Amino acid sequence: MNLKIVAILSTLTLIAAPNALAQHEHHATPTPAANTNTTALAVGQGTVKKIDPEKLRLTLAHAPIKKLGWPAMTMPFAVTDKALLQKLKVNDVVRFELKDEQTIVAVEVVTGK
Ligand SMILES: [Cu+2]
Repeated sequence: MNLKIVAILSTLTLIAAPNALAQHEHHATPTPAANTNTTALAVGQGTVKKIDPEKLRLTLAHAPIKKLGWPAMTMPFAVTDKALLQKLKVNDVVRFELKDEQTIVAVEVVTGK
């Protein structure tokens, strides 16, 4: 590898670094939020992996979310309302709306099994 290419790769790494940090950050343990502000941060699609109505927690295997620079991954989200979980089953494919990087404010089933 010549030096010019190394220099370009180093620059790219620096540009990508803030994104990498953000991705790490959004794996922090979500806490259910009382705030019901519905201004959407982003929408995503994913498969339901685990539903926990007691903790207001929904674990999804979500597709990449370009707007947030997220790769595809399985992670838990907080939900603002228990009612959002009532219509869901494990393996349902859902579209969801995020209020922040950890909190789902809306979910709709795309396909159920
Ligand atoms: Cu994620």
